[in-house]
Amino acid sequence: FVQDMSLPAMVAHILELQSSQNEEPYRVLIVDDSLTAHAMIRRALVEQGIQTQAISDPRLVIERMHEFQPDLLLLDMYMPDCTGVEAARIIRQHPEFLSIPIVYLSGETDLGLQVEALRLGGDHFLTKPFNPVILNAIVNSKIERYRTLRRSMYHDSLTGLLNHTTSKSHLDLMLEQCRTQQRPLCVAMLDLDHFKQVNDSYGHPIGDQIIRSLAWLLKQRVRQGDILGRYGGEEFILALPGASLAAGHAILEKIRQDFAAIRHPYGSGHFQLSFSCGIAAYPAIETSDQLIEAADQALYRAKRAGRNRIEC
Ligand code: GH3
Ligand code: MG
Ligand code: MG
Ligand code: MG
Repeated sequence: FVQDMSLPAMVAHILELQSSQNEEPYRVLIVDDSLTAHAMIRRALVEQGIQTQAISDPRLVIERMHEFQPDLLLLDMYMPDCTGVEAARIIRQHPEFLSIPIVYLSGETDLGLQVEALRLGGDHFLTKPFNPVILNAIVNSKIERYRTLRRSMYHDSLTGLLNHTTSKSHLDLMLEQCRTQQRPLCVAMLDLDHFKQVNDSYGHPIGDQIIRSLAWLLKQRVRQGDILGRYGGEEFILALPGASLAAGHAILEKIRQDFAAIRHPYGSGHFQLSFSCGIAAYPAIETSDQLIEAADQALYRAKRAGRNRIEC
């Protein structure tokens, strides 16, 4: 679905995913033709630390959603040019907004019309004048669940890194961005060495801990805007925009040395472990599939050459 987004929206989306570890303030978009309503709703939400933006023209809703990346919409029913129900239907036609919570906040008290509005894409119906405590309770609980859902859709549960599918789709987007900006992009594939032996010798739970510790180390070393994903069981992908092959090599080489030096405690002693890495870079390599393929082949060469090394 990320494919359907505009470039700035995709970048905002990526930044949001990357930073979802440190919880950002909740964002609510208010769509209402009444400026008085804007002010009242904002006052109620801002007190709870929620960020808000408000628009009066529902025809601008998609554009504003791409810019602001809200976690929830508060939608008025009756506005000139376009009703809230029409706006909700348009929003639901965009795959990236299929599950965003839409809460109607309207003076409409007719139950039949409320039910119809919910049937056509809304999640909840509140009537004006609203109770600020109830509004906050609904907004907070819906956003909390929505963010949890998104995190589990895009992230790997063991490590919290991007999952395989999300890593790949983000790499596609990032490459297009680098192409436009004429910046290099270095892609690295990492694979733990002789990992089967770790499981066999120390047990699967210790194996899991090792995977998490490498994920943690990688997380410390990436910059905002880099892609870091768990590509497979004990395999990771890194994409470093702005990094040439040489720059990427230097970054990965430091990480390789630091990881290989870690003493993993076990019983009264410890064991050490390494990973192998293959890297490839744009513009020498043109497409994201080819970048992954080339990095994979370089990784294979690193394994063949004796492991605990990086090949280009
Ligand atoms: P090589 O150096 O050639 O990569 O050897 P290897 O043993 O790491 O490679 P292989 O692909 O044969 O085995 C990978 C092992 O990783 C197999 C599987 O049991 C283990 N593994 C994959 N995912 C997980 C996981 O989530 N947790 C644990 N504990 N082990 C995993
Ligand atoms: Mg109105
Ligand atoms: Mg493997
Ligand atoms: Mg391995």
